[in-house]
Amino acid sequence: VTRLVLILGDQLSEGLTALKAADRARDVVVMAEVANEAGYVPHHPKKIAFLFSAMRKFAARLRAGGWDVRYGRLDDPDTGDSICAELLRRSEETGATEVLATEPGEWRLIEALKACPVPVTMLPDDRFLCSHAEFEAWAKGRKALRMEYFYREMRRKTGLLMEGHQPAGGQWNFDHDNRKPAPGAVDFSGPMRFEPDTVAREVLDLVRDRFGQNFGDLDDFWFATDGTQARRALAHWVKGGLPKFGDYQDAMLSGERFLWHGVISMYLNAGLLDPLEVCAAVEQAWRDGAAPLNAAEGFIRQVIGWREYVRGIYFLEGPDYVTRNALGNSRDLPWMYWGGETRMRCMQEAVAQTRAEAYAHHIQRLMVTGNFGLLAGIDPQKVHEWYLAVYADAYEWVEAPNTIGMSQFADGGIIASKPYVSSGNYINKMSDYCKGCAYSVSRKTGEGACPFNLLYWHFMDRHRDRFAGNPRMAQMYRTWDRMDPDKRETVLAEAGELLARLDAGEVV
Ligand code: FAD
Ligand code: DLZ
Ligand code: SF4
Repeated sequence: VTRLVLILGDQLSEGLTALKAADRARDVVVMAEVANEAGYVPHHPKKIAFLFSAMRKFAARLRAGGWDVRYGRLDDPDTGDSICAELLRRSEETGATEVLATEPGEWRLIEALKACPVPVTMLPDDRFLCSHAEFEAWAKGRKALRMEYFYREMRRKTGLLMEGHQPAGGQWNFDHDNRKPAPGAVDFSGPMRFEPDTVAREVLDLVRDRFGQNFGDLDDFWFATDGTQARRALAHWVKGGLPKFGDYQDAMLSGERFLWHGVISMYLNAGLLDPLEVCAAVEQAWRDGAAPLNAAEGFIRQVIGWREYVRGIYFLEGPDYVTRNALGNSRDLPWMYWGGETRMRCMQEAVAQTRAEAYAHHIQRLMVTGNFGLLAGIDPQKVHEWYLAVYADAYEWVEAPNTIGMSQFADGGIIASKPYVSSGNYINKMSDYCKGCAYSVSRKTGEGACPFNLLYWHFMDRHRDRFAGNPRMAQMYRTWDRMDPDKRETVLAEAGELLARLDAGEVV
């Protein structure tokens, strides 16, 4: 009997477990652009255009390989509204009574598949290095789940950058070399750009029509939309971007959207690139002498360390993880996140490039938009929905632990051993934003004082009970306590006024 083989928008890998378990001669592949998935958050139009284009091209490739693929387009009125509705329709159409699927990367969808009237068998997603069972075994009995130790396990497991039992270069981690502020000019042309082909052009028309009102520009769409293109983009970056990736990983420069970053997370997460293939290419560049060890190690740590680790946490912690709010934050997301006016140059830059490209690099996400959200006490759920919507690489398994956990400390410190907060000083050190800002980064109080400076101390003060005992924050509390009491009072009063202006919807 025929079975349905479900392939979701981020499962565009030919080695997918559901495909491997299926029989090309009798089973039917189901793929669909459905309103529910395209609408659970207001996804950036470029994210939708990327996924739908890549889905359509993947379906064509499967057909060419002999699969019977039933593809539901969003503009076809017969297409179901949800993945389950589409499975029901296709089961009636084909007589199939069973579905093979690879486990989705969101609890929401896993639960929807479990509740679907057509029985769904969910197979593990083996496109990751670390299975759920392996992560649980690693986590069991540990007081703290620190990424660094997990990462070493993954190095041993994969043999990447290993020399026998020892890490290459005698050190596991070269992070201290990877914190240079950006130089004046960027000598890498940025990610490889692709002219939209016929498939992408048709999708762009659909997305403009249906999602043109969502936050985000659709013009100038340049993403790779199949595995071959994504592999070319990877090779282009390994040659031109990787050599300086490590040094300037944390740097930010006005008008420079990509610096030396890979800009491949959307390809990895949709399944167009395989993480081990990517890491092997990076390791090879180092072995060939084309990239330094701090660059190769820094990159490989992100992929086999952070990426696997956050996924492990998401599945270990369970469906309620995204609703956590350890600091009890409840402020609304300010309009500036959706492109509303702000006088803060760093926020303008991060949001403007997010709007243009559905991309911002890690430090912009963590130390600009994330930092501001945490300092201002914004509801982490709202912050989470924003990140899930606006980035082309965002799916809950990876976005939520980064936002709820790493960035907003809303999980109470499972991922981050201390909150990622900073005053304007850090942003000034790592970027050129402050030079062009209406605020003054050196002003702690008074007219033109940088909001990050005011809010930083307000944050420290209001969460004193929770953080004063944290040895990694003790120094900052000592600095605060040594400050003149009048000055402390002024800082808190001005920070309070700033928050009130934010609440009133005034431009900050
Ligand atoms: P590079 O800087 O070139 O890094 C290489 C690769 O490492 C990335 O492609 C990515 O696959 C992986 N990686 C790096 N850091 C992380 C990380 N912290 N977690 C998981 N993988 C990582 N990444 C996503 O893929 N999807 C998200 O939805 C997402 N949301 C984030 C939200 C917040 C608040 C923060 C602070 C970070 C988030 N990240 C997310 C992690 C990181 O910012 C992006 O992976 C990275 O910016 C992607 O750009 P790149 O490909 O140029 O990365
Ligand atoms: C993000 C997304 C969007 C925008 N649209 C679809 C879609 O129409 N069909 C589909 O199968 N998947 C889509 N996705 C991805 C899913 O919403 C979901 O985030 C992932 O499958 C979770 O791993
Ligand atoms: Fe951002 Fe403050 Fe610098 Fe302005 S002065 S760019 S608000 S850190």
